[in-house]
Amino acid sequence: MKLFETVLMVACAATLYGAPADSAEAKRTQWYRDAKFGMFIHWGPYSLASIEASWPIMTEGFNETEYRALPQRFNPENFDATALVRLAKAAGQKYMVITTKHHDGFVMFDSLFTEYKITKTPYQKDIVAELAEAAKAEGMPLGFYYSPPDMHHPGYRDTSKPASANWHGEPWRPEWPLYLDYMELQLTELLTRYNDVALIWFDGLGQQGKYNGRRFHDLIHRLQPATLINDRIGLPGDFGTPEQFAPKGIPTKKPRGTNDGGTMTDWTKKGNLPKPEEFRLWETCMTINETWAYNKNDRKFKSSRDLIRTLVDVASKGGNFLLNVGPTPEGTIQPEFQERLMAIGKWLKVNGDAIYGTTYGPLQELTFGRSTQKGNTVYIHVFDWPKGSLEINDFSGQAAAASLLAGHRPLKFTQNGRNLKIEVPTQAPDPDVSVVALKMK
Ligand code: FHN
Repeated sequence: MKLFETVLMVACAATLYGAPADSAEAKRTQWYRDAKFGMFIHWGPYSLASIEASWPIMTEGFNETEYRALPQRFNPENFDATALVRLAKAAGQKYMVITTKHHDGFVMFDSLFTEYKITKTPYQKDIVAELAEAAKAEGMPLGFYYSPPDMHHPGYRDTSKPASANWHGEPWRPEWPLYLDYMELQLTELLTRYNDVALIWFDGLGQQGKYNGRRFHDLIHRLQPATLINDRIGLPGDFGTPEQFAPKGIPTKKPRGTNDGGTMTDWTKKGNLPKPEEFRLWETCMTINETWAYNKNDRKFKSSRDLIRTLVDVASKGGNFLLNVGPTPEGTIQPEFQERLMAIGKWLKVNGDAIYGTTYGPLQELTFGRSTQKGNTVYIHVFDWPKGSLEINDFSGQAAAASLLAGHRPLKFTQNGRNLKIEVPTQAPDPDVSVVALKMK
């Protein structure tokens, strides 16, 4: 191929898939790519009623007057911010994201621009400030969830109507610009008062173009250039956010000009992996039961095994896993959540090398498990432990050494072309996921 054609082809590839992962982008997102596992926190006065955040007044017919009265009873006296950060650490979570304002418009920080806020409840203290202080002291990156939809602000919608009538917002009203100004004022408070903000997690729901996302991306980059932004205010941002599921393939950047509302596509081409510059950074957020907020009636808890395997599945495609807790009205984390978080933390204490700092693995078609990669080590995460030997039939590259990650016990193996056979002990080292580390030549 002539030099000119090669140059043209490379240039086209870059155009097609967006800018290559240049050093600035790579530097900004490195901590996030390495972190892999975070804690999402959905908390507000709605926890008093064991109902979902905001939606009960938006679509479920919950009495809005009753909902708006909840803050008068909100007093989480047992809230211990340091204990919450340490619980996340014990779970192996490397960053946290808290709802500073959900769609209902109630703010969990002492904003100057509304009275519908945590410091006007019996609790009186600024919960975001308490968590920011504890996170800083514990070296835990803290991000802020902020909802562009706001059922309480008269600029967002005609609040003389029930929220169920106009919860999408009314950008055609002359008051709309006042609401965007309100957003700017509150985001400025969040980005100038509470230390380093690891990321802003917008949650724009539908028709996100109405928020003029570019205005808020520029604001965030001006106030804290290192703060990452997700993809839910009408722009791709730094990472995509599949919710309650893991993508089938490895997410890649949408070709330029694709405008179907999505910010990534699945790489399901058999036999080869996306190039780093094609990869789209992403994060699955998920509940432990089925409600984002605290709900004493929601007993549908995922098992620790399912949660560990979801973490592995997500990491095997290069993603982060943001696992949610909904604190109780008293400010504590219910025992069923703590039990699962501690089980994940225990697994990560032994197998964390196969998750943290890894990227998508070279073996995407395994039937018995998943793979991740870090440098020249491929980690094979085995869900279904075999009798005798682990056989991989489509292994490219040359294995130099194999070992159990738990205890670093060397394993015998033979490789014949692309067929790899690893002798494994009868007993799996871990009942949920056992990891074999393969050093590559
Ligand atoms: O409506 C919200 C929902 O309450 C929750 O906050 C999730 C978490 O990502 N986001 C929206 C639903 O997509």
